[in-house]
Amino acid sequence: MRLADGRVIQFPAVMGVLNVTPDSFSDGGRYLDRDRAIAHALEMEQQGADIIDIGGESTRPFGARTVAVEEELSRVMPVLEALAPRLRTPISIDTRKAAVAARAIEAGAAIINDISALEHDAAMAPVAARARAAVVLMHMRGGAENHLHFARYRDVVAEVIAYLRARAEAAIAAGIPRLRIIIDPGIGFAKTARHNLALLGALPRLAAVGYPVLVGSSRKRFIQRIAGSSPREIEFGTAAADTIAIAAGASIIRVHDPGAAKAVMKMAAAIRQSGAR
Ligand code: HH2
Repeated sequence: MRLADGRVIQFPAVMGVLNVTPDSFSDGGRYLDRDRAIAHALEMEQQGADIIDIGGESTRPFGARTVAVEEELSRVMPVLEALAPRLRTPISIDTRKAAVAARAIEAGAAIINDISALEHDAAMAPVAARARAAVVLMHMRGGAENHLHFARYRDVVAEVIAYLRARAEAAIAAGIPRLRIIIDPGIGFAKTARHNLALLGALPRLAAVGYPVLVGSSRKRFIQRIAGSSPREIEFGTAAADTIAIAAGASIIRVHDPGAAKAVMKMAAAIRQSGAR
C-alpha cells in the first residue's frame, strides 16, 4: 500500500502496538512514561514491525475509561513527535477522535486506526480525506466502554462483512482514497470467543471483500481462555491465531511482540505462497 507521503507498506505486514495508556489490558501503564514508550517503539521497529500503532485510549473490556481529547493528546503527542523523525516505519494513530487524528497527522502519522470505523466522530472522515490518510475501519458495537453487552449475532461473519463493506463505501464517498482503506473484523470487540473463532475461520471471505484485512488477536481474552493464561500459553496462542490469519489472507497482524510475529508472518506467508503456485 502506498501512503500519502510516498512510503510503501509491503503486505503481509506486522503492526506493533504502542499503548501510551495507564489501563490497557496487556501492557497498561508500562509505556506511559515518554522515554520508555519511545524506546519501546524503536525496539519494535528493530524487531521487524512494519507499522507502529500509537494509542492513548484503552479499549479494554470492562471499565476502560473514556479519555478527554486533551488527555489523549497529552499522552500520545510527545511520543509521536519524538518518534516521527526517528522511525523509518510509518506511524498509525489509534484513535476515535478527529482532533487527535488531525494533530497526529500533522506530526507525521500516515494511518488512522479508528476502532469505530469513522462513526464515533463526524469530523474524522473529512480529516482523513483531507490528509489522504490510510484508514483502518474496524467492526465493533456499542462504545469502547460497553461493547461486550452487544455480542449477539444471527450470523456474525455475514453481519461483520456487511458492516465493513458499508463503512468502506461511506469512507470512499467521503473522499478517502479507495486504495488506502483497510478493514478489520475487530477481534474481541462485542464478540465472544465463538464469534472471534468464526471470524478467524472466515478470513478468506473477509479478504474477498476487496480491501486489505487487519487482524488483532494478540494476547486477547479468547486466546487466554482457549490456550491458557500463562505468558507462554498466551504467546503461543497468539502465534497460532496470527499464523492462521496470514495463511487465510490477512494483510496486517496487530501485535504486542513484533519479533515473534515477524517470524510467524514470514513462515505463514511462505506456506501460503507455495500453495498458490
Ligand atoms: N485492538 C485493540 C485496540 N485497537 N485496533 C484495531 N484496528 N484492531 C484491533 O483488534 C484493536 C485495535 C485492543 O488491544 P490493545 O491495544 O492491546 O489494548 P487496549 O485497547 O486496552 O489498549
